[in-house]
Amino acid sequence: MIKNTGSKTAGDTAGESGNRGPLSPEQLAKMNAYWRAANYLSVGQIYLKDNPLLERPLTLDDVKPRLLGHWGTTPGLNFLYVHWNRLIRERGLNMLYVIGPGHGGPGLVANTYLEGSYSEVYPHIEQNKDGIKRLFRQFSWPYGIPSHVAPETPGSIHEGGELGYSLVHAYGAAFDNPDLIVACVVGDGEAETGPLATSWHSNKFLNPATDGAVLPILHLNGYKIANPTILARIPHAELEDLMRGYGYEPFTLEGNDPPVMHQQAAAVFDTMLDRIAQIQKAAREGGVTERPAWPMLIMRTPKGWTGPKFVDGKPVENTWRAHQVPLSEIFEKPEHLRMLEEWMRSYKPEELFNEKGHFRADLAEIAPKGRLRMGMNPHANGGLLLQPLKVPNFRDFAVKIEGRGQADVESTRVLGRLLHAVMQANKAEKNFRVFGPDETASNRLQDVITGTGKAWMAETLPVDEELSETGRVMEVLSEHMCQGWLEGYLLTGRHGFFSCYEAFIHIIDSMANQHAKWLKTTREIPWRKPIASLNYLLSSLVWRQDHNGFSHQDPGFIDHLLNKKADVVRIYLPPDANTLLSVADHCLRSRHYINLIVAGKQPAPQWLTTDEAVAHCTTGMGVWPWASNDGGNPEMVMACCGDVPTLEALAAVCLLREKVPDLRIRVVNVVDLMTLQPTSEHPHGLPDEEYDQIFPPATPVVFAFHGYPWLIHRLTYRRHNHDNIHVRGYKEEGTTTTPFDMCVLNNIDRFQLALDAIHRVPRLKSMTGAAEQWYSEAIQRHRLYVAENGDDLPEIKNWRWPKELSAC
Ligand SMILES: Cc1ncc(C[n+]2csc(CCOP(=O)(O)OP(=O)(O)O)c2C)c(N)n1
Ligand SMILES: [Mg+2]
Repeated sequence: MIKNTGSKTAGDTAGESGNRGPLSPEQLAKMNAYWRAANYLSVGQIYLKDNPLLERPLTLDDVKPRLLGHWGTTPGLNFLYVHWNRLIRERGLNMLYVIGPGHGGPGLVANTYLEGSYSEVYPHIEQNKDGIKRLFRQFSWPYGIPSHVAPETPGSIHEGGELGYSLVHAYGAAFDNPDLIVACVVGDGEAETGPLATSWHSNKFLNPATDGAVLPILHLNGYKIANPTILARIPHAELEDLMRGYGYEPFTLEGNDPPVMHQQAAAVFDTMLDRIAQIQKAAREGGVTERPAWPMLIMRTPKGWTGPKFVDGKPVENTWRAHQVPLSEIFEKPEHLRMLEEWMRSYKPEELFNEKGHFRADLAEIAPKGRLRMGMNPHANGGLLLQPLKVPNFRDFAVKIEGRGQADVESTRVLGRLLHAVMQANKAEKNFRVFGPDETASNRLQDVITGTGKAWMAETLPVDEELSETGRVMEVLSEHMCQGWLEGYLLTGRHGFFSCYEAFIHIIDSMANQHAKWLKTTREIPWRKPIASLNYLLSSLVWRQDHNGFSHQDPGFIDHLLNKKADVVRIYLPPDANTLLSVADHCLRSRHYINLIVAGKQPAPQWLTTDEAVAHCTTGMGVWPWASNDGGNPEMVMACCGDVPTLEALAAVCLLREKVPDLRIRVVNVVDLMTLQPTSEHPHGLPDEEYDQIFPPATPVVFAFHGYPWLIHRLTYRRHNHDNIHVRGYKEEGTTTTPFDMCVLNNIDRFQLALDAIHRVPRLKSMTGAAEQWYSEAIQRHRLYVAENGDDLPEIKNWRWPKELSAC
């Protein structure tokens, strides 16, 4: 058990105890002073709006009315930053920071300010007294800056607000960046999350020859918000064994006496950086191919180190009470104001800043310069480094349509060929990877693996196929890792593609939220350059889970993404392979979006030629004249969105043509879901006049939709014809059954759609009784056949769009 012994005061400089270690007394004194400066600026951000250098006694007028921020993690982060600075300078490292406990934002703001990068990016935060005052005031202030290591923070690729993703982001950044070292702080609370717990395994995918290094630091400050952490309360040996079990070589740094800790930190970091250099040398020059045991650090320091030790008689430093604002009743208790002043003065600001508020030159000099400063590392502003992806002409992979709907093709397999070509075209640049939770082949994208291989640094057996140390297809059974790696990869200026089963993408709902927030925020920060879009392919769709059933049926990710800002999200449901190619081509080239593509992997009819597909995808929705007989004046519109709904809608049209040959039907297909919204809601929204041309006012619409039906209402509720839209979609009726029975269970089948049409066209009123009868008979026949034979009726299964109408 770690005892709450308290630490030495922050003002300590190199004493006798600090004389042993790699740092000279002068170096140690400067580093400790630098750390004090960062701590001082961190506390100032949390508390002060005036009197930034404590030139006069602190009064309540100097204190912010709302005390917001987190102190507990911050001194540890500041300590690490000073040591990383030394390593960067001494070794000329290209280092990126990733801070898991992102609530330590004040520390990263303070450090990027001290090294000068903050003022370069935000010139109004000058390197003087006024600048410090503004720096303090803006923190957690309305229209100022957020409290976390947010997109606004120079050098950040990781906000750290939602805990769990630091390590996986760090690895994503390190892939294909052989010169980069990503220093990653993992909170000991954060380490309890599922995503973080699995992220340690990323070391089985990192190639020391071709990738960079990740330096994980487990920040064992013992506490979370209100509780101890698990890893702090297991025997140290057990924790080291855990890290060894994950394949790391653990190092430990423990204590609270600043001078001793500086020496020990310098020594342990030197050892770890030497280890990294040895590992990389052995792989790069010696051709060693075994998976190395990368070093990692367990840093056991008090939470709230150097802060108030006791407040109101209760211990604060080295307890959970240090997590946020240790002195929170400044306005109620004069004692707290006095303690705050004492705490801030303990850092001796008069020794750190001159009377003009300039950081002392001999301290500033120990920070790295130029682009070596972590706040200025271009990898943290990936758009600066982004090279356009080379996308070969997708028309070369198009399916030749010899008669619409006459032959079946697996659309995603066709996409796999394009992705393979993309992979090959960008081989030299090494800036494209494909990610999937063990489903790349299952989603029929396996061609992308050929000639590339799947990344794998763990053991291989003769039975294995396509595993490779240099593989660029990333497969691990963790949606969190796929998502996190891809985000880290994109944020550092590369391109990628993530394919996943539709139902299980929900596992990363929350990560997608966070990435969408990052994209929204960075869009408004001028110095942040656009990055490549995050592209999802969802396959193994709700409608075709014949063997898996209900657990595998959920189209709700579409609804989830739709809540995001319109300028961030794009959603496509291509009905066939050629539209899928056209959509994928667009998505791979796009910037700063989350693109969602929903496309089936099962053999399915193909409808559009390449030229038609391009035109269709360009407008995003449109009339299919070859399937319509409305003569420009429809009595009803049969609309569809998604591959299976498109098939059912077209089959319904055929049924209607038999039953009511003179019914003027218009077929409309929607590939870009956002076109349904008005232009005021989404940039892809079709102007009302164009929308009205497609869906004429007062004309009934039967809409077959891939996902939950209410979503279409949500998108179209402001459109003129909204009252006339009747939507069929997935309504949570799933099981292990035949493909067509899934449609029947959810009332999106061709018979239902045809009946819906008859119900809605006024002049067919007299037919409704007979039509209902016909519908019941058809469904009954289907049910009996399926129950008896375990398969769909031959006329359903083998249905084709009529040959005579199939000419292209
Ligand atoms: C996924 C998630 N769950 C809960 C929280 C709320 N939260 C914010 S900080 C924190 C404790 C973090 O503890 P730790 O990782 O040890 O960080 P530190 O002690 O360095 O502050 C919690 C639970 C969160 N931010 N993210
Ligand atoms: Mg902690």
